[in-house]
Amino acid sequence: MFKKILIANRGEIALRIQRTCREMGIKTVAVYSTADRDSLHVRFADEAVCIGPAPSAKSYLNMSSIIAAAEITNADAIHPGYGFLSENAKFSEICALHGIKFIGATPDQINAMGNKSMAKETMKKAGVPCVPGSDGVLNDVKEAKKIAGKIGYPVIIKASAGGGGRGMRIVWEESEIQKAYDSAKQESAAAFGNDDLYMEKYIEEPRHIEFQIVGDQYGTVCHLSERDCSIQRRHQKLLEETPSPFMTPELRDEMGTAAIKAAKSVNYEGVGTIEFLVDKHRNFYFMEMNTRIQVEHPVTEEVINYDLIKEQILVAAGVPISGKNYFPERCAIECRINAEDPYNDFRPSPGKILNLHKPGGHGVRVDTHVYAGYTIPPNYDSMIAKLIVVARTREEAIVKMRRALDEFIIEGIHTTIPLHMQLMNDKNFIEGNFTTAFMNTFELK
Ligand code: MV4
Repeated sequence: MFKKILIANRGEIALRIQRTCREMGIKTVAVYSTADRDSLHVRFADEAVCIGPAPSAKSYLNMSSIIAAAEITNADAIHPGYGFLSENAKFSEICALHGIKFIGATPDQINAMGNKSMAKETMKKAGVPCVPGSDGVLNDVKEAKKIAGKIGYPVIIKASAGGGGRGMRIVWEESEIQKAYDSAKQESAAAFGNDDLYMEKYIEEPRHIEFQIVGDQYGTVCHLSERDCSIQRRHQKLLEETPSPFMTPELRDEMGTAAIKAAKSVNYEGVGTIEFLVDKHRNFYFMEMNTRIQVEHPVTEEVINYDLIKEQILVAAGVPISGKNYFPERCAIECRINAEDPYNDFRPSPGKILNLHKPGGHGVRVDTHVYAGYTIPPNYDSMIAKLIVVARTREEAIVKMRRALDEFIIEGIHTTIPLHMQLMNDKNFIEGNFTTAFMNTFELK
């Protein structure tokens, strides 16, 4: 087992990883930027190394500083958390070259899934359901028109190097295709330095349902059921829950089997997520694979009683998994609390937290790095806390979430708490009647 893990991240996830390391008897090394000197992840770690100034490009994305920090502290593994270097193939490779275990995917697995059209071709070959569309990348707009004519409008043009919605264009009729093709090409060239595009039939108002999977070093893969992440705004998830209110036992079996097939096709090792689009007829299609621990992993942990960070560490150390799939026996909901003003177009609201009261009690979990007197720096992601509740039924979970949101007091900055409170009282949300289009028509009162 590892003796010391360097955690190449900040905020709540750095604390979350430290907690598991402590329980496993593993020493921790924190890295921090000058903007994070007063952070809890620095104070609670066994050792801490400053890796650069506030901008992430010079600190949390600075591979040579992080490797140097691992070498001087003698860390035998690096946990990248989510975001930053968590899906960086080069960093995974550099860690290996330095004899440091990267607690995440191999460079090959990251590359195979990072290119979306390549990933899709791999999944098609493996027999995972995919949205009808182009075979690989589009050569020119003439080919795009031909394929669109065959599969029928609306279609969606996507960037191979994309993800998270960038370089995507929906095309409703042939007259729009040239413009969409040209602008998607330009946008992806500028954003990713790669202008490869591919095409799919556009699935209108789908649900976004993802499966948690775990694979070990010996080829065993299991799934830990699904999370419904349909409640999002501009590709930023706001709330996640498990089980999905749209799920049926039959669909879970089918999707879980497909998720395992997807992971096995790339010899996946570690924890990962297979994202699917699900249409109103419950047809499901592979969308993307994430080769990292995700923000929303706690809802899965709460319903199946499983520490996913511990599992990540065990698998990275070569411990085999049982191979048994897990099914939710309770209902969990996570609300992402962001330092943003939901009444002003979600404008970031960094600054000092003057007063803080965190909710607690039965079935309530708060994953956060903030405290009264803490100043939220303007340099990073605006998520400051995750409020997670677990209960026997979805109705009870919603009631508990309302109660917990009501107890949560954060003074000095704006947060998304009022938005979540309104969601918990929304008739369609309560009835489980929502898709990825839900937030388009949501009006904050
Ligand atoms: C789609 C789609 C409909 N049809 N693909 C958005 C992010 C990127 N990873 C893929 N996305 C979508 N792909 C087809 N063929 C709709 C979306 C989409 C979406 C997906 C999941 C969650 C939220 C979304 C919001 C808008 C569009």
